[in-house]
Amino acid sequence: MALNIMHVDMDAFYAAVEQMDKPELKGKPVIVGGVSLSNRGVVSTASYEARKYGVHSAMPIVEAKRLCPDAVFLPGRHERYSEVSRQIFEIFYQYTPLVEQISIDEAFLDLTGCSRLFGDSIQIGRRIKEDIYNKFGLTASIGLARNKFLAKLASDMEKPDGFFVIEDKDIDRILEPLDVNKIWGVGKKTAEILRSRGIDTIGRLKTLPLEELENLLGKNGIRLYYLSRGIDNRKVEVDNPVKSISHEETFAENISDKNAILSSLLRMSSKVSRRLRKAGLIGNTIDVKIRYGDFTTYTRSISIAVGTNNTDVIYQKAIYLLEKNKLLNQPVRLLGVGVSNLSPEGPEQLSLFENNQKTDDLTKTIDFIRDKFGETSLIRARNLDDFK
Ligand code: TTP
Ligand code: MG
Repeated sequence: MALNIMHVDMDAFYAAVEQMDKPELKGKPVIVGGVSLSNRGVVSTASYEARKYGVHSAMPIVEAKRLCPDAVFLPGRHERYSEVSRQIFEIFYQYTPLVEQISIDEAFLDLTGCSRLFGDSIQIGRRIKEDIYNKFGLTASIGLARNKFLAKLASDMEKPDGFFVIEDKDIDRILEPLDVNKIWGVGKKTAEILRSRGIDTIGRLKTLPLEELENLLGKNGIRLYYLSRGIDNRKVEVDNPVKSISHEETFAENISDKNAILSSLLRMSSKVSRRLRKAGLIGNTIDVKIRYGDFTTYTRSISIAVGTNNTDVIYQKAIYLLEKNKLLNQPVRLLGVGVSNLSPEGPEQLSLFENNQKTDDLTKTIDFIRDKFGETSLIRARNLDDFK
């Protein structure tokens, strides 16, 4: 029971994939960056050779060039990274179906029940690490412990190429000297509140009684009380095949013109809606994401009573979210729209509140024509400018 949860996180993932595909880059500082590496882009990730110079994710490319001018700068190849990620996840599934994907290069595995076939958790962890290395030459950092919080902490302990186990008997000894910001969910704000009371390490945090932490930080305080003692009851949640369908785009130049923004939004809503229909899904939550030139990013969502996969409903709700939250008053760098809270589409989606039958029929006809004559055979008037 004690070591059943494993956390895997690939090392310098995008950069490592680049080094795998271009062996001449091995051992060199490699920096993978945002928008076609123009100076306005940011670093997605840097190889460990480049990190020595202080380069890290989310740093402006200009700054990275200043710190490490000799690095090899590469634009991202997201499809390739997704492809490698899928193959890595296939390795996980050879050991257990209980895999929770956290990001493109990160997962939790619940190894309960694997031991009869594959040996104990430490043996399985070692084997998975070896499988990944033998197949790709990529290194993963692996953490093993009794729960998710500790396993994630463990995988970070010896990064890169780490393999770290937190046994029950060592939990207090390992946790207590760590900075409070090592606790999952402790951001800048919480850390500041704690520091202002002289609480800098997890050990110090443990001196606060539950009631005091709750008064100080509300529900989050209760969580911290337990996490600081290594207690975390979250289960490894096996993902539904699809949790959300979304589409986002970073623009080559920041867009200020509201019509142009709405035109993009409609085009993206149409793509999302079409992917939902192809998958036979509807969703009860519409999400938008917007990022400005200065990288501040906002996401907003709204729940709707009746699930939808209708372009116009998605588009209208997305506009509503942007306008209600006054998010259209600055030049936009990135825009995204998504639908989540998904369920299978019933025989008919009857709305009690809105009559979408007409637009649903229209959408079906548009899908039919596009399937037959191609994606650009029918274009919404608002999107005509995109095809000039
Ligand atoms: P991470 O696992 O956070 O980073 P990493 O794998 O590059 O390095 P390490 O785990 O060894 O510290 O993220 C995985 C990938 O996600 C990363 O290779 C690139 C991408 N990414 C971004 O595009 N922007 C970001 O700000 C971060 C943090 C990651
Ligand atoms: Mg990683």
